[in-house]
Parts: sequence; structure tokens; C-alpha cells
Amino acid sequence: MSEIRELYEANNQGHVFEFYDALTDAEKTSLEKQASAIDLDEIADLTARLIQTSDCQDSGFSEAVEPAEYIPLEKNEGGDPARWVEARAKGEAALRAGRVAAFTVAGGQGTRLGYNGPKGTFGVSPILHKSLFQLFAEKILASSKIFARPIPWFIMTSQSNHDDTITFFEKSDYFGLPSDQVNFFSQGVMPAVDEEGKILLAEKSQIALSPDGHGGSLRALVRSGATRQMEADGIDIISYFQVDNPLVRCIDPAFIGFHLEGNSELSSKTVSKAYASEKVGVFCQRGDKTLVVEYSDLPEELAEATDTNGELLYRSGSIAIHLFDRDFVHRLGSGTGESAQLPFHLAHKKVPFIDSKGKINAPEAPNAYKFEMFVFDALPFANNPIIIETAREDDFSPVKNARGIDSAQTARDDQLRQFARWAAGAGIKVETNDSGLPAAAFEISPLFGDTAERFASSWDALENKTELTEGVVLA
Ligand code: UD2
Repeated sequence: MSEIRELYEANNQGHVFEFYDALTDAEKTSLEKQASAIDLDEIADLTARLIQTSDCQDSGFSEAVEPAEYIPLEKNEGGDPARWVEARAKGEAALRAGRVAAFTVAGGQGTRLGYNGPKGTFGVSPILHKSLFQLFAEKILASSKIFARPIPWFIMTSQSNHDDTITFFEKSDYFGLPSDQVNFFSQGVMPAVDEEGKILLAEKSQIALSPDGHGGSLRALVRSGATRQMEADGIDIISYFQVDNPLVRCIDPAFIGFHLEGNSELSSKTVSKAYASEKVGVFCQRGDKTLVVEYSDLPEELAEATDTNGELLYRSGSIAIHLFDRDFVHRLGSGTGESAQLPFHLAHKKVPFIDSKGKINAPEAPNAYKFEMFVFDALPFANNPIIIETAREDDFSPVKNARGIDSAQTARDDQLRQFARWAAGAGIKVETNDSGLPAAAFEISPLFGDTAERFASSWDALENKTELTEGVVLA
């Protein structure tokens, strides 16, 4: 019996090899490889702590939690315009010095959107239906040009969408970016287990594996060699964003400046929650630690509690835009030092599995547990974390659902509103409704202008100014 099989027997997981003897040689090797990559002690520990004593799961919430402080926007109460000007200059200098890389987590399964393909390939821009990946590529290219330094872009995929993601970039010629500026790596996996912690088989030669959550990005950045490459290239700031947000400012000088000024290991952007039940985590403080309490863990009465001004008390929403210090990622992602490991969270899901008779079962109710890490759980480990406020309309409009809230339609409208604001700011007459939506849909490419100011200067320089009528694209 192979060593790995014996190890599984000894750990009460011998059923994983139940069909082994009847497998082909290639299948045997594949199963052994998958099995060897799983840390059985970790699975036993997670089963005991999270499944069998469910009250042990640390949701981050407790009585001692208070709303976290943040740096307000220059235009908002408490905002200090001079500080923002200084931060912007500092961030621009770091960009000109080539210290910044962009990083997108794109390993999610995008189940809610119901789209068949890597989510980044989903078309979102109003006229040309540019994909999320294309918009990010063009924003990164625009910043690379402005700061006269190539900004490397790291993209974390999952095993199930890795090849399709790379093919998409190859077919589109990397949307104008040099191909060596774009780096892909696949995130780690965790096995799904049943109530007893038994590892499930998806096929006779295939363990039921799923991505280890966006928190797995920290170890994947280390394991893939990305942090080492960054160090060699003089990059110490990692600009993190999710694949689902077409409005995100992939590279934001003021944010970078605040991060550097505060000597922060992990900085985050916040917007005020639009309504109490909005599905974003909230930034909180517990003693001297900053943390995010996920929306599902915040008790309803607290989510709805208001302060003396009638505003939501826990309003500081996390929109999953962060800056990581490279050494911090290295420390956390390689499990060295005292901050050894991000905690795992449980997700109770329906997972098809092979039963002991070798039959595939498609459960109708959740039958399995998946283990996921959340990247914001790195916050309590970070020295000097900084939170800055950002304008929702210029940074956040996620595409999560097929229709309704946070859908392709809402993201399209938010892009159109941004274009209309930029046009009006440059003195162009644009007819809009009360919500700021322009009567005629037009599109501004990030390469024409990726901020209000850069749009205005490109517009000024344009010799043949067209009217911004239906279908016009400024490229
Ligand atoms: C996330 C945050 C929420 C808020 C919101 C903003 C969590 C648990 N909650 O909610 O607080 O900030 O975003 O939009 O994150 N991903 C991977 N690998 C994985 C799992 C996810 O790369 O194993 C990526 C995924 O491709 C996407 C991002 O992480 O880019 C967010 O994942 P999600 O859609 O599951 O997060 P959501 O909407 O629950």
C-alpha cells in the first residue's frame, strides 16, 4: 500500500482510496497527487473546531467591537484637502518610482451571476460591452503611461478557470498590455467534507476540491513566487481589488500616499453603506485591532442602529479594495512569525459526491462543508492599518447578480453616470435625469480618460469634438 494511502487510513480518511485499485495508472497518480497536497491534521482540527463545536467559530463580532475610524474624503465633514493633496503627490512619486503592482482576485465561481465562464470575461461597459478584465487592463495601461513605469498586474485564478482566463487574454492580445506585464497564478484548494469531517470524492479518482477563499491569495502570492519577483523588481505596494467591480480605481495615487504616510501594512477603502442590509462587511475596532465584521455576522439590530445624527452607526462598509505591503504579504502568506495563519470560515453547501457504492449523489440540501479564508482577516495582524473614505460613485459598483441590485444593469448605469459627471465637469452639456443618468448612452475609454481631470484634459486637446449622442465612444 502506498505511503499516502496508509496515511489516509491512519487518519480515518481511507475511503478516499476506496476505488483506487480499479483506477488506471494515470488516475492513481492523479488521486495520490491531490491527496498529498491536503494537510490531514488541518482538516481534523477544522472539523473539530468549526463543524463539531460550531460556537467556536470566530465571526469577528463581540461586545467589545466599535465602529472603526477612517480618514474622511476631502469634501466631507472632517476632511482635510491639504492632506489629500499631499497624499496624492506622495502616491504619484511612488508610482513614478515603480513601487506598485496591481492584483486582482478572480478565482471565485460567480455562481450568483449565472454566467458560464471566468467572471472577468463578462462584458460590462455600456456601448462596447468591454469585459471586466479589459477595463482593468486599460486602467492599468493608462496609469503605466501616466507614471512612465510599467505596472505589473497579478491575477489570481482558480483551477477551474485558470486556462480559460489565460486563453481569453491571449486571444485579446492582453488588451494592449505587454504580455510579460501580466502574471497569472492559481489559488489553493481545500477539500469539501461531510458532517463528520470525511473528505468527499467528486469522482472515483477525484477529491471534491474547492478554492480556499480570497484569503488564500496571500499564500498563493508567496507560493507562486510573485512576492519574490516583486522584491527583485523593487515593488513593495500591492493594489488589491476584486474581479467584479468595473468602477474600481485599480491604481489610486492618493490611497497609495496615505498608505505610505501612515507606514501601513494594510490599507483599505470604505464607503458609507447605502442601506443597513447592504451586503458589505463593516470596518470595526476591537481594542487596538482593526477588523472587518462580515455582513452575515453583524447582528441585525446593530446593522440598523443609528448615531445621534441619524446615520448608521456601523456604516463604514468594506468594498474589498486594499493596499498590501509586500513584506506583510510575505510574512502572512508564508506562515512565518507570530501571525501564522488566517482563520478559516465554514460554508455549508450542496456538493455532489460519490457514495460508498460508487454512485454519484446530487444532494438537494446542503450536505457538505467548504473551508474558506477571507483576505480582510489579515487586518488584525497588520501594523498601522489605515482606512480611507472613497466616493462610491467613482470606486464601487459590483456585478454580483443576474438582475436587480448589484447587477450588470446597475453597473452599466453607474458607469454612464460617471461619464455624464466627467463630461459635465469638462463643460459639456449633457442631459440627465434626476439620478444623473444621461439621456444618451455614450462611453469613455480609460485610455481617453480614467479620472475626471484626465478626461477634461483629453477633451480639451481633442480637435474634432463630437456631440455625446447615443452610441458615441471616446477611445
Ligand atoms: C465580498 C465581501 C464583502 C464586500 C463585497 C464587496 C467576503 C466574504 N465579503 O462579498 O464584505 O466587501 O465583497 O463587493 O469577501 N474570490 C476568489 N477566490 C475565492 C473566493 C472569491 O478569488 O475562493 C474572489 C472572487 O472572484 C471575487 C471576490 O473574491 O472577485 C469576492 O468574492 P465574493 O463574490 O464571494 O464576495 P461577496 O460578494 O460575498
